Amino acid sequence: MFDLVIRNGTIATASDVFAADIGIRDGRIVQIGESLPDGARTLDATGRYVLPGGVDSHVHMAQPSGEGIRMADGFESGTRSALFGGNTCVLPFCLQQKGQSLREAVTAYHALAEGQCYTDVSFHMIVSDPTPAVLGQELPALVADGYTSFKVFMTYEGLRLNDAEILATMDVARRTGALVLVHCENEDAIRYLIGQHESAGDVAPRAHASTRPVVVEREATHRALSLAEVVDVPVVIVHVSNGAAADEIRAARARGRKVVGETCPQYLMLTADDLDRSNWEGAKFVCSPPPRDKQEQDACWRGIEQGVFDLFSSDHCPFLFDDPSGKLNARGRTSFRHIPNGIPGVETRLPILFSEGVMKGRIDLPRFVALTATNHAQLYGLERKGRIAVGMDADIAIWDPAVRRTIRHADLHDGSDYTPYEGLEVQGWPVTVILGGTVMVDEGALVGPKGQGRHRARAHSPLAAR
Ligand code: DUC
Ligand code: ZN
Ligand code: ZN
Ligand code: ZN
Repeated sequence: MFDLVIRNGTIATASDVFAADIGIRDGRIVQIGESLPDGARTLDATGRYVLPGGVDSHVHMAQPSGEGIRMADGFESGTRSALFGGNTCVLPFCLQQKGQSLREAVTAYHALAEGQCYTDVSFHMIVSDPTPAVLGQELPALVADGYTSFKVFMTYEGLRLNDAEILATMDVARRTGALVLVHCENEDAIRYLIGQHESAGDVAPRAHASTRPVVVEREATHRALSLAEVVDVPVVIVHVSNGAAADEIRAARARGRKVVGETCPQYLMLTADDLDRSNWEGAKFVCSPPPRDKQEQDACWRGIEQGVFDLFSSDHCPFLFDDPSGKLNARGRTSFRHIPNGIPGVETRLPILFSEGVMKGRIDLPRFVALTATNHAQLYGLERKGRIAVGMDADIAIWDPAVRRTIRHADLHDGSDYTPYEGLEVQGWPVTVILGGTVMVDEGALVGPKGQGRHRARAHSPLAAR
């Protein structure tokens, strides 16, 4: 009757924790109850948590990153790493390069992902060149095809949009019922600060954090929220690193705005002091926004606890450290401004929040599930994912809460050559991971085939639907 049964586990959803068996057939959850009969295969989950597979709605894989710089993960290693970290679906960004049509960009990413994935994937677009054709025809057509969210940047030469362009792009979201994500940092302020630091000869990795202080993120967050209010669209503020930006989200919500905040492991676990490590090792921690300090870490925890942040994503954006294509590229050794921005983290996202959040009593298990799976699936229109319920895709991670591990890059499965969390001790790890009813990781061993993961078109976000 069942292809697979998971027996005797403790199941958690975003609202509930209960003991039951799960019956799976044809890739879906078809029954949840007590004492189900055996399936073709039956897994015993005694003493374990049975959670929805993680949905990481903010990752970068195979993204072009400028001259001579190469992202360390394509879809094969990136989704393999995601899978081992308890994820069954990731949402990578599909970057439109200047002059490129959106359709060309999408086609290129699909070609790279096809047959390579160990988890399901679904692309967000990055709009970097909002020409009349892009805004008038291309973007609406892609939204209709299930690419129902897109990101805009307020920083980075070549990527940033000015306020007029952001307004025009948000207006497409309003007209099509798509969801806009914004990277909030004030590029002109950053450039001013970079100029000051470089002329003072202050070019080591630490200056990356000093030239992207909280104020440049706070100002841009305020502006993004204001622009969204002008257009009257909901907005996702991604990778929030500090309390002042979180306060902007609180204030916008108090005005009745629909705003979703996202934060990431790096803003809970790292600080700007990590960028000070000797021998340019600080480059390993260069990401944007940068890690801050203990006080801002606490503010991010409060945001998680109070629901200012409903998304906890990795912002996995991996580069090699010791390699001319990565953090230690020739120009990167001359100034922090040439160190590629981004750090790996897709495999460690869930264990870190589980250990630091659930095990240390900061959040409960339902909140963990909401922050790492359910909210992502719901917000971004993945209607059969992120929940353990009858009719849902059988995307499931079985966690052993007793496992104690020291995070070591040697044990991870991504294409980078380091983890920013080397040496961190965690308790709890996803030991078995099931994608659409197929056991992919079985007690820590990869048993499922590459290519099992597929691209998923998405429905409109319920937050943005007209
Ligand atoms: N923004 C991201 O979302 N990821 C990596 C780098 C960046 O600036
Ligand atoms: Zn960003
Ligand atoms: Zn400085
Ligand atoms: Zn990102």
